[in-house]
Amino acid sequence: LADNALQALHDEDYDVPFNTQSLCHDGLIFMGGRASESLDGDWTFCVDLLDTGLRQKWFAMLPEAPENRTEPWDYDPYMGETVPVPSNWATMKEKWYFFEGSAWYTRALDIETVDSSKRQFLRFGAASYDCKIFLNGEFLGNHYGASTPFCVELTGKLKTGRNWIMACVNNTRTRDRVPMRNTDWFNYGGLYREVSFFETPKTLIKDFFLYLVPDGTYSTLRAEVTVDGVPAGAVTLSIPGLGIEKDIVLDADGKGTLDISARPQLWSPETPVLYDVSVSCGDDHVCDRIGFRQIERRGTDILLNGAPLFLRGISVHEDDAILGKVTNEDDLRRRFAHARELGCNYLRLAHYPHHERAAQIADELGFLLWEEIPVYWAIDFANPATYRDAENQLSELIKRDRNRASVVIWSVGNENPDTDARLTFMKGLAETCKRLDPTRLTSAACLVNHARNRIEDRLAAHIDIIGLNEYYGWYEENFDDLAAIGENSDPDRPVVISETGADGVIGEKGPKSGLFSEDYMAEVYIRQIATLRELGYIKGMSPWILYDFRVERRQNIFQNGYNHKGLIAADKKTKKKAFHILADYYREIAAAGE
Ligand code: GCB
Repeated sequence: LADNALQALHDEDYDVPFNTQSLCHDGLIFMGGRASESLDGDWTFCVDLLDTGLRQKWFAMLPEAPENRTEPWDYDPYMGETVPVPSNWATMKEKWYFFEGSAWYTRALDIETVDSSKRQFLRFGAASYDCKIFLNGEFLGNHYGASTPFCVELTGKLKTGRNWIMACVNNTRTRDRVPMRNTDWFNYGGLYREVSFFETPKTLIKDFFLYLVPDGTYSTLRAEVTVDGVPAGAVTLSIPGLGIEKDIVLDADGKGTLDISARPQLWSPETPVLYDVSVSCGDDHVCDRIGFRQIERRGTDILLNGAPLFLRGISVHEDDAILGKVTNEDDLRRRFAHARELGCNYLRLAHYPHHERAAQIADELGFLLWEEIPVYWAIDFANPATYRDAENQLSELIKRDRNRASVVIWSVGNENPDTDARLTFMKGLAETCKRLDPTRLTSAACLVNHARNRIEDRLAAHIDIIGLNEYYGWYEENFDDLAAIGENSDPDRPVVISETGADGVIGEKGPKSGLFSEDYMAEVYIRQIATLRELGYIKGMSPWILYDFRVERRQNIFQNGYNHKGLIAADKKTKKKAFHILADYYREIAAAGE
């Protein structure tokens, strides 16, 4: 060991050199249709429980024929086992199912000639949770947060010919992060979304936000742009469908804002109209397809384009019996098709940012979305590092999706205990939402005071919509309490039932009656609907959940590692009775124009 200069024996020896700041905080998230080269496909792979790779600096071991090596390598990143990217290791091999720790991914990036007039970047769609990136043996930085994209700049570091990219991904749950150690979804690890390489001119459009100013006149579009580098002139914005071609003047920081008079056709689930938008700055060009609409709350109403709205929704996780957390176009489209069949106009994307295609498809098909960050249960609210992590994930999500008309709600948390530290934390997040985006409502799954049987949560005063997860008929056996809560509560703003439901196991493994039976689950839906429909301040619901999903913590003989509250089984085909009960209700209220 004494000869091995690369070996770090103590944890602090290998931890220190790695910058734990996010790489893309305030960075490049908006892609605007840029062309890119996919780096998906086979990467060499190795799990690394003891973080030997960081201690021995596997990333610094550049390819070398075994006979020329001066030391024995415990791992050779350039040969051996491969896995496809995107993937999560849990679903690749049985022996990796519960693996929690670091894993190494390596692949070559061949560059014919490095174009020094351009900038080069890698983009990772998501990596859970911590991801350290190396290029040709050099540490470039790391990103934390399992579900938002990040870019790493390679400019000045690439060579002509073969380059090596390594990613060390670690999915260890920790107390001080978001989420913390305890959740009710599976802890998938890996590079589970797409990875790509792209080039830009030296000066690039880093961020772009275009929206209908929410002043009730439906007559002004506001464009906000940020340019990185030295712009040669103004930024040009063009929206051919509205006859708009305008220059946006930039300030010394590369930021510009412009208000434009326009009367776009408004986006709604019934008329999901999108406009082609393009933005140029010197040689850089980006584009998007953007819808314009106004969402607001007035008293206990939610209004879309001035008309009262009832959110007929369903919650969804990103989970698949075969692919785990990896998602693809077919999977997303099937999800929306099932939501359509259910009569939904709305989905809650729980409990973390879903794949960015979800909101793009929702824009196109006409679904409203609730998007969320994993401020879940009792995270370490008093810890400033935890707050930074939550706020970073929230900012990245907002910057990724704020041009999506479908997204109408940012949710800042789920079922969190009503402490002072939590109030400060989540109030801060709600303020961040408004600062980064004046065009959406905020929410969180709030609390009921069980002693007084009423909706009572100090956070409610700081968000637009009170989300409520209630499980009367399941975790709370006394169903009458739900009606009592309804009567005892007098919220001054809309309430959306962000979760309700029951487990129903179908097929041979399920019981015929009682808890965990399909019939019992159906009964809970019947009673829930009968009670909730009487409460005027309830302006929507997203029962838990569209599909059964995998989770470590549920292991009784019926559950077998799954949460069975799905209206559809984990095969994403077999509908349970409760599906039809909810579909009938949604059809009825849609027909009544609610
Ligand atoms: C909840 C949580 C959700 C769980 C669900 C359940 O309240 O928000 O993440 O999966 O209950 O099934 O217990």
